[in-house]
Amino acid sequence: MRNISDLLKIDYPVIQGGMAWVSNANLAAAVSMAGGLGVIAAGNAPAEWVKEQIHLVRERTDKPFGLNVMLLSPYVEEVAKIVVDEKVPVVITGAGNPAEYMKMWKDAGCIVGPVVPSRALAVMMERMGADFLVAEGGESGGHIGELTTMVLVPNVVRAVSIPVVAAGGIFDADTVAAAFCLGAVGVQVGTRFILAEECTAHDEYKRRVMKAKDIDSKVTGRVTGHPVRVLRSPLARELARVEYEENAAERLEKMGEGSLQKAVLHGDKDGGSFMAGQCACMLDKVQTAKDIIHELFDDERLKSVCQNVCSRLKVTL
Ligand code: TUI
Repeated sequence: MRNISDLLKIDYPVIQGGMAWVSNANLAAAVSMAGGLGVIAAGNAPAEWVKEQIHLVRERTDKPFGLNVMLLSPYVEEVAKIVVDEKVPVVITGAGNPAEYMKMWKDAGCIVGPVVPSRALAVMMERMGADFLVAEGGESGGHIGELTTMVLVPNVVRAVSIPVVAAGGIFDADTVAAAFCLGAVGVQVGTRFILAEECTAHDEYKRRVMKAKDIDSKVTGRVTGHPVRVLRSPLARELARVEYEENAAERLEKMGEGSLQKAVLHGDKDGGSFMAGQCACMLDKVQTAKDIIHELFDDERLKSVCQNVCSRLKVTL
């Protein structure tokens, strides 16, 4: 399986998660400059905003970067075209099947890495010409699939021969090592980058991520077919209450509209949806993107993790 750092032309095999409103040019440029793959999240934003963010990243760095195309966006058609017009180096897709755009992006010379929540979609994406896959387990924040990282990653790794990047629950050197044990050749890290100094998310959002306990992580909206992992909040409680009432799907969609933006841009405690992965409960400090990446790939830590595992398993290398 090909090395993901060579494929993406990055120094460390880490992709920054495409978190709607959080992953803007500021964060993406910082991560790319630190040697990872910085990613702009298109989310539900209009195409003009996306174009502007691409230009901002290019003003700050010549390093490669990615664009996360959220396939449920009302602007997805225009955003998909911007990928081509702007010759975005790496496209990552989320929240759906990108089949109809694959040829257009490949013809434009982009490296394409769909997020897959299942083996079936992984196999289909490989056949359609995907360059790599992001196998994202349900520990992740935001919109999630059914499977955990522990089951999804090895299942996808066994099914395809293109590189597989693991996502969901990865936040330090130990979890990076675990992802590699499962057969991944790289990691996607989202929640920990919310706590990057260069991340412009509201302080209240960062504070909530740092304060979160394990049981503060909830999944809402299962009945809509688009379950979303968020931190406990008044809105999350209200969404959970409505979930099994009449017309729940419609009502939930309406209640959730704009709530992520409210949380990220305004730190709205009551109306905001604070999306974050389960690992928020293990995060407690704000650091530069560079320091985060260095901790994830700390040589000494990785060596000691591997040595400990071998010694506990009574394996001599
Ligand atoms: O997309 C994400 N995470 C997101 S998107 C988002 S914005 C949003 N807000 C409310 C409702 C929905 C979205 C917030 N967080 N992660 C990648 C991801 N992709 N997770 C799950 C999937 C996925 C699901 C189904 C990918 C493909 C898929 O295919 C279904 C099919 O049609 O085969």
